[in-house]
Amino acid sequence: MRVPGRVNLIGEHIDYNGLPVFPMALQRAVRIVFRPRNDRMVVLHSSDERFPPVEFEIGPKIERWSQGSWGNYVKAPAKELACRFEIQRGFDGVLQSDIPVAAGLSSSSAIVNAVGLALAHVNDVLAEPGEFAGLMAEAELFVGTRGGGMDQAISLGAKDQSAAKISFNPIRIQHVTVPDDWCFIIADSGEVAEKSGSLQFEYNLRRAKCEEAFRVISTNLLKQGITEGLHESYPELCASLDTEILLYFAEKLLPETEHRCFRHVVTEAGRVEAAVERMLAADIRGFGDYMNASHDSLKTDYQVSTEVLDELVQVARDGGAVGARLTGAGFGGCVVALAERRRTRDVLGALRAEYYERRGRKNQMDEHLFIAVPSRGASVQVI
Ligand code: NG1
Repeated sequence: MRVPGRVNLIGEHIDYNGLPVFPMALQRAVRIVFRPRNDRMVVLHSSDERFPPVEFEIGPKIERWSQGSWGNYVKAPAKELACRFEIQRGFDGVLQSDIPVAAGLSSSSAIVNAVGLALAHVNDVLAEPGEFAGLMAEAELFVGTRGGGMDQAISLGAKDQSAAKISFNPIRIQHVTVPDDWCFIIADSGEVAEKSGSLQFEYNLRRAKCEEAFRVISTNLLKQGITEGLHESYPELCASLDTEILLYFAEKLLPETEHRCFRHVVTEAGRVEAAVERMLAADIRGFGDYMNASHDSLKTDYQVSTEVLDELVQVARDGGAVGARLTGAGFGGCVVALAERRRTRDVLGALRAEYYERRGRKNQMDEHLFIAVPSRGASVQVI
């Protein structure tokens, strides 16, 4: 079985607010070779010795291991599926992955999806792909990070050579072919963004701020008679009023942090819509401009960038990328840059010289700097 990681092209920190995002699946993936068992044990070995073997019995009452333990990503789908389906059989398996860990490329959701698919396979569980992605997103909450559903959906539902606009509640996927002469480059800063560990608080805090901002804005709009009913979600709110009007009220009504978070969310939602249009129109410069604006908003308003990510973004832009931004949750991890295919060498060269060589990280370059190939979603192969 092969389950890919993903790079988010635009639409950061808005999936958990129910707003559409625009990622694509990568050629880098988690692979599990597995054999069904006749009991309810899962025994999973990783080929990476940083991750010790995991062994537990499946059931609806599975307890979490300590924070940061990778085994929680294995337990998460097992618990979710056991709560909803008749799960009688576990599996013995070996996992191998070439997705950088804690780098914003969704290695965690690839594990969750892979284990979920293996269990679904050995127990003959059938679910629609969208429904299954939703289940896996619910499952991953077990780990303690209150993430959205982007990663699970793209990793399961992606199409070759395409990015995908993903909408939520319910999950819908619009595939968009990436133009041949566009090249997305990924550069891993090497700064670990351990979201299941110490950064979990920061991530969850931002989500809470967004929820609070939404509550204040929607109740006030109703009170002032600007809207007729109470909005139930960000998508509804964004669809009913112009961004300028929303921002005008946000400035008047929200404390500083909530205001910044709200401003990021509603402007990023607009950038996703506009950027998807730009890709459909094969307008690479237009798309790049939105990527740049997204990074600025993540840096200034959402405050999830770091000095190192800002530096990588700048090096990529100076090297000839039409746009560059941090990708994933931020706090470290990767940036994604967009270049015309004929400029790819220049951008890669600039990143090599100005970032990796300067920092004496020449030996990490192959692993940390690569071209993202838009790839298909998960597949299970029976041997
Ligand atoms: P990464 O960066 O892969 O950990 C996380 C969330 C996404 C999304 C992004 C920010 C999980 C599993 N993933 O992704 O849902 O919110 O941050 O856009 O929590």
